Amino acid sequence: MDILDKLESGQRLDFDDGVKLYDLDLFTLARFADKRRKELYGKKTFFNINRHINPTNICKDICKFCAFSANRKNPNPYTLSHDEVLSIVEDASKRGIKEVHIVSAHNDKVGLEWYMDMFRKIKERFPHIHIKALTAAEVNFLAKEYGLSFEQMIDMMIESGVDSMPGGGAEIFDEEVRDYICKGKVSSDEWLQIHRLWHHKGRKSNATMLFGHVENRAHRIDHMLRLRALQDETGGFNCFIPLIYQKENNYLNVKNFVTGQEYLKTIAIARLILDNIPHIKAYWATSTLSLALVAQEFGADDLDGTIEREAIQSAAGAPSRYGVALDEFVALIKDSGFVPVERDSLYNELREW
Ligand code: V47
Repeated sequence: MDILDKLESGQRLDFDDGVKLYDLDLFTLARFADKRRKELYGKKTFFNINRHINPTNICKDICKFCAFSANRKNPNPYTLSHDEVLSIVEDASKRGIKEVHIVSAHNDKVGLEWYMDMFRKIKERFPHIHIKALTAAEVNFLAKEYGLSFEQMIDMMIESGVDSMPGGGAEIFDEEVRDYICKGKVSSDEWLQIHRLWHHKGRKSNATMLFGHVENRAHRIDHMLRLRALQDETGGFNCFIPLIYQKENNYLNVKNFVTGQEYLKTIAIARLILDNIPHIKAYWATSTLSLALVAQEFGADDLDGTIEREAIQSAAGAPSRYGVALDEFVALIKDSGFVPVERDSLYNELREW
């Protein structure tokens, strides 16, 4: 069947269809992706008021794309104390944050309890704040470092107050590309298994895809299809987040950014292929705010949040170090013709701004 007929009839798309979608022109893709988005959410665009915290950049792993971890190109190792983390949360809570997003490097010096105690203390002092913390890459690192099974790690996270898992560490699932860009880190199967176990506990998580480096379009489709298969099984993913690779201060040596057109195609294709993941997030920290606003017309229904501080992508050149002011964010969404809807971390609607 012709790909356009398949899109018209709403049939599930397979790998070959996914690759063919990239050959369609941008506006044909937009027409189908926007239709899907509108059926689900109309003109609503979701965001949350959140604070990103990256408590340590000391890392045992070496990913070629990473500019955040302390290394030869970024020789500024740091580890925040729990008091520093708590005072960040306290300060941010005065501005009404509903979520802390906590992602660190793989620090083998501080001990497992440093991580878990941090979550316990935040939950104890700020029980109303949702803790989204520990990527599957961090879970894998901590499990192996301390001789625990993934399930033991997950039980410990839940006991310590972690509410949901961020989508980081997925990168690109294709094993050959993965070996080249982040050898030794969590494998694709391990990443998926950790999320599977997390979902089996009744918890939600996100899924990212780092693209625009050495992968090709087929690798991206393969990545999305592995996520779709797990989602068929568990239903535990809230959203999919394509992250545009940022090229400064790292060891990957990729000279050019993915184009705006390729980003918008990828957002639209994600909306069409991932028929079972409810939300597609245009993560403005890597796309810029302007392109994230345009992505709303191409199937994206979520713009992450105000972020406040961000160290991972900004270390590699992204303009996200200081987040975005809430009033500016809301005005930009409105001016682009969409309805800003503040959500909690589990996508319950809190307020239409
Ligand atoms: O997996 C590292 C990425 C991720 C670069 O769940 C880079 O809502 C671009 O987990 N260029 C971690 N990206 C961030 C993460 C995340 C981010 C936003 C939203 C959510 C969510 C989760 O940061 C890593 C990696 O793919 N990253 N270096 C870089 N040079």
